[in-house]
Amino acid sequence: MSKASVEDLKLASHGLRGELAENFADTTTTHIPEESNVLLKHHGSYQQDDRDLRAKLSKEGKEKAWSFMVRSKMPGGRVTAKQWLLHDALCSKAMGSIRLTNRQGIQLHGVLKGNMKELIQSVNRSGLTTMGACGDVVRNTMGPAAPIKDAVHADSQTLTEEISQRFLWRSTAYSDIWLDGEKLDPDWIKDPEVNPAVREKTKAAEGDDPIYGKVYLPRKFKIGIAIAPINDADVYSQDVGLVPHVVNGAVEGYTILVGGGFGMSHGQLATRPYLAQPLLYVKRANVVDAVEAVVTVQRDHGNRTDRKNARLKYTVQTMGIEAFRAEVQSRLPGISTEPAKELKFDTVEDNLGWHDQGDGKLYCCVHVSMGRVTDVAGGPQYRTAFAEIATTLDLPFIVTPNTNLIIADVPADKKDAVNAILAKHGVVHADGMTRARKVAHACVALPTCGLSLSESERVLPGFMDKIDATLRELGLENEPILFRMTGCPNGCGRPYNADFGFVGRAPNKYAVFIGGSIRGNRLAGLEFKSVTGEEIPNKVREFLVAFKNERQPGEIFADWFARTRQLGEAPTPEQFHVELAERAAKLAGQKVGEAG
Ligand code: SRM
Ligand code: SF4
Repeated sequence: MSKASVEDLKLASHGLRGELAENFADTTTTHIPEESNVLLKHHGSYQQDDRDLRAKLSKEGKEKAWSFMVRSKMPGGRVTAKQWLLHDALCSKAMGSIRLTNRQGIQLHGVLKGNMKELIQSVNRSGLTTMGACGDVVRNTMGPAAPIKDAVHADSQTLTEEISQRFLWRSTAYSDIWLDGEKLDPDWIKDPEVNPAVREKTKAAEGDDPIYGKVYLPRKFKIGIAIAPINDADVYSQDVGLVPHVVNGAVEGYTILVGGGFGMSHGQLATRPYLAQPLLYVKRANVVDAVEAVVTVQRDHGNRTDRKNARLKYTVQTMGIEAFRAEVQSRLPGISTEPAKELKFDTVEDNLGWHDQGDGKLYCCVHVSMGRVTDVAGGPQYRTAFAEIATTLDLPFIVTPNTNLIIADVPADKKDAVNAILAKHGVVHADGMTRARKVAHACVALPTCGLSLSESERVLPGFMDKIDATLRELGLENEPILFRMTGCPNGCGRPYNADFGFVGRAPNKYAVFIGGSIRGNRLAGLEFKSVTGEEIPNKVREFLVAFKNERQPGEIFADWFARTRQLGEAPTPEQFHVELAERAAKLAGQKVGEAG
């Protein structure tokens, strides 16, 4: 589908309605037209087909094995026991597993067309929604996972919810199509207090939706909050990263970072990952309005002719951070902004295992390999264990940004019961794992992802077995080293700020990026253009051996790399801008130089 046509589809969709109601009412087909799939994303679902079966079915002249992935949103990853059990029941009617996502959401794969309406209805009846989980709008807002009961964590969680509410799209298409027009809860779209002067400056010129107007955003938009020094929400990878500034134990305001994002295409320098950079600092009362100002600058200045260059990161690069900041400030009348505060992060890791919440209760962060909640043949019975905990103990869960699951609010006298259920179902404590294994993550990729070029989720655990053996042999099993993998360069597994990022380019072929950081604040460089899966553990070994031999006392891998190595190939800003201009000129059908 051409890039411009997504814009046309949104414009002509009557508030993202299109023909979705008719498509899903039609019981004679197993799938929907591609134009409808574009709109469906805004409702929180993607049409997919089983890639394992694709070639066979095509050979037999049969249609693809169509189904839908449905993504539920939960700000800060918070899910009640009841909501968990609902997803558990729903996945039985789909692919039989729950996929925790690295934006703290839940995905169900393999949902058949005929089951979609009932499924989406029940997610909404449970108090969650799929609305805006995908599409050219603000997605699930990430926040600190640990349920620490202090004022700062409470405020960050409240902020994820305020942001989530502010940026829900407003058309009634969602409730008309999926909920028979019913609004399940009168507060379903609570309009958080908006500063009228700011809204006057930020509201869309056209359409009923005050923020999104008729054509929504040029591209997806992601927001995450982290409380320093724990960067679990990976704030530098977000379109907007937010970090609270704490004075006397209370949040005074938030530093706003802008323009992070990881999607790229192999070999195209006009597409590249960027880390978010400091924009400004605002007092707490003005944070959501300030984020609205950023979102609307992107709405009005983002690239709407080339979806590959349409994310906020490119808008910031193209405008320049100073001009971008001035534009944001011009949309905040009467609100004073200050320079961003200095930030210092230690790690993106989850704090696995048992911890005090600070209110007399405990939480347990359970490692879930690759976020796939299933009953693994001969391995951990994650699905059964979590369902039993939810059923018998009625405890809430939190999906972490590293796709682990926190069992929260555990009274001290229930700790043994939780441990017993986990042990009964073989869900092991992470204590025996290498520190690298605890945080390693792979994106979904095959067989469901339509964009994957290679395996990811299904192969990283095997690669990590070999890497673990090396780590143990070298005595590095407790070192914080971040391994991430994706099945294509879109970067869903956030590989580009990892110590090691393996990025699929063809079946069993990966580009290897090295030199990011466990703190999430540095981009890796392209070290090897293409290696086979079998070569990966050996390539990694070379670096681990050098690290062991050359490190200074206490030095972590990321700091050793920065001290002793040059980053591999990374496009310079000049290369980026030249290729960007070339792309734009090509799209406009002009020769470079004529573009002006
Ligand atoms: Fe992603 C597209 C899965 C986090 C960048 N992502 C996709 C799709 C929907 C494929 C598609 O468009 O057909 C994948 C569905 C696969 C499947 O079968 O489930 C998919 N992305 C995921 C998840 C499930 C990976 C995971 O391991 O958890 C994550 C869902 C998060 C959520 O709950 O919303 C997920 N995706 C990310 C992240 C990380 C993040 O957001 O923190 C990124 C990199 C950050 C960023 O956005 O820049 C990411 N996904 C992409 C891109 C590239 C965007 C770009 O700017 O170029 C695509 C493709 C696209 O948008 O064209 C994509
Ligand atoms: Fe699919 Fe690529 Fe995202 Fe992996 S990185 S889930 S292969 S789009």
